[in-house]
Amino acid sequence: MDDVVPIPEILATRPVVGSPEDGLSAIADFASEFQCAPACQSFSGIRVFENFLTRQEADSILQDIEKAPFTKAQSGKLKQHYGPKVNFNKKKMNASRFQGLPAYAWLIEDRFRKLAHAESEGHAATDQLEFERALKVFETTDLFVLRYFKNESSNLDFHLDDTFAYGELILDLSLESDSVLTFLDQNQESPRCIRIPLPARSIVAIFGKARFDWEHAILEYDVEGQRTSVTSRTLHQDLHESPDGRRILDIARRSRTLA
Ligand SMILES: O=C(O)CCC(=O)C(=O)O
Repeated sequence: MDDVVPIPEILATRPVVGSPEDGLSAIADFASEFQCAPACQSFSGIRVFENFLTRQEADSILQDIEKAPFTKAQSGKLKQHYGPKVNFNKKKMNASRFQGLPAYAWLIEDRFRKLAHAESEGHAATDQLEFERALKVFETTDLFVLRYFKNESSNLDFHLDDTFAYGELILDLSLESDSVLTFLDQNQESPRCIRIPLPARSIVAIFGKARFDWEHAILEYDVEGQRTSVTSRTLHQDLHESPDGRRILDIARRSRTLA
């Protein structure tokens, strides 16, 4: 993660979109049925697929997740990580402890690719080409499981995902409970926000402008009960031919053949 961005005043409490308090449309809702935020046409780079998994599939992934140990993460969360360790400041990766990805990583990737291809038939979104380009080079090499608890006030600070280690497309699966992924652009005179609904068992793909120009966060008031997210990332293309990169791809691919 790059530098943490403070929460702006307009998001201090859960916003009611469309109300006068939302600061003259500074906050817009994402409409998953149109894959855009109608009130903010300049925002792009998001695909949301609701009901991405059946209840049974989600339960089965959760059971697999339970079999591995969690460690404490920042802001009241727990985490599991599969992938090379990345030193974001030194731009260095260390794959010495990477033993491959869990089988459900491939279920997520393969299902996503299938759905995205089916959905792309006749898709007129302006960011469609960008999406297809990013998806073409996506291959899971890194997986983060985060667990949030309402009673721990768990949250995830505004951030941009690292652009040295990871490629463009990021997939983020929501399990157990509904949430909202909030995007923030502070490069304008006044901040603008987009609220992406993430129902349980949905997946969101982040690419293009949403990936590179807008920070995103899970705000404390958007966590209900217990929520687990599974974030899949891909090694940056520029690293594929480096010795570390080859090793990481090799370990990830080998774990796919064993899944
Ligand atoms: O927990 C989530 O759904 C968001 C995860 C995320 O944004 C990240 O790991 O960068």
